[in-house]
Amino acid sequence: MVCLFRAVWGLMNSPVIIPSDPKELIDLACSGNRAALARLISKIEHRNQDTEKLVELLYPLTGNAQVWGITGPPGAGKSTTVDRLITHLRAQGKKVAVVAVDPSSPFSGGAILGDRIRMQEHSGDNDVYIRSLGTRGRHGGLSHSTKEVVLAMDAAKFDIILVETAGVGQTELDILKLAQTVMVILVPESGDSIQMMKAGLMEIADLFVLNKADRPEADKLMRELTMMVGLNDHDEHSWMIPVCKTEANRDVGVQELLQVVASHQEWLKKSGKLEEKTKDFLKEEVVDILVAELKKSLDSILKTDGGKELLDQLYRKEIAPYQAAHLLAGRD
Ligand SMILES: Nc1nc2c(ncn2[C@@H]2O[C@H](COP(=O)(O)OP(=O)(O)OP(=O)(O)O)[C@@H](O)[C@H]2O)c(=O)[nH]1
Ligand SMILES: [Mg+2]
Repeated sequence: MVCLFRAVWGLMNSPVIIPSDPKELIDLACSGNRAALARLISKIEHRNQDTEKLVELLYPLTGNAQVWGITGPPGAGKSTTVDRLITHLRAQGKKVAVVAVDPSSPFSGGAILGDRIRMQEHSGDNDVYIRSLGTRGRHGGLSHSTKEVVLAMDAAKFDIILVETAGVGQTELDILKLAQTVMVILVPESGDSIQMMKAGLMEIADLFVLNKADRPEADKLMRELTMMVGLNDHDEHSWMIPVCKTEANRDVGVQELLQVVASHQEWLKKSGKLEEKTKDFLKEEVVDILVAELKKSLDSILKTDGGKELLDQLYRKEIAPYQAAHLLAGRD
């Protein structure tokens, strides 16, 4: 009896062998095996000769998840909001995955470690998967790796994928060129609306969230934001950017925020914008892939004797940069 119990216990706890074959790895990850999903994502993130094959196999399995982007200045309450959103979405029975992207962190440490602690209450939940990405994914671009990680999560049947990044630079904004609905979280202390427009946040926002509404000055920012979004050109077919007020740490306004996201998703589908947006993202991705490949082959041509000679000619001012480029492209 004891032996039988030991054998069953041993079987239950024996680690599943994670296959290295791309197809087997994907099958296991998509069957709900978290260790396989983690391995799959690491492979994508570290980019090796398997990456292309993995993406090729993953791509037909995707297209069911909703991808939401969450951005805003550091400390605005993005992770707190994500944490609350997870709780509400889980109550609706949705499977939720989170990608926290921190381009400034070399080891996905710092703030993301904090996020892990904050989101610990979901750690026992098999239908929540949280992953952070740092500069490790920079080969081929962090935004590119993020897109492919999202593909893996989509294929692994997560209903909602939340992508969190601090909106402080172009890289961070580029990362969000995969999200159907982008929410920009602002706080009273993040400055005036002019500054936000300068940071490019206005162009990418599908909705604004005014978090820390408990703070003084919240009403002032609310007035400014409402006025600013009202200045946008719009007709009855376009999306009017809403401004939601939240206190994420107390879960105030988060349910309402979810309703606004749901109505944006509905509008995207009804208006045909979802297809348009998706095609735009795909176009950009194909161009990115080609540009990266082209750059690689041009770099290697410039290292050959002929390439070096061309650079010498350029240096001696016998030719101009445009001529050199056309010669390289074989146009002259
Ligand atoms: N007063 C107040 N504090 C809040 C609110 N929401 C979040 N906070 C606090 O603000 C701090 C920063 O919150 P985070 O969720 O880590 O912010 P973040 O935008 O993810 O920060 P980074 O990832 O570092 O850019 C935490 O101490 C939260 O508890 C709120 O509505 N009111
Ligand atoms: Mg955060």
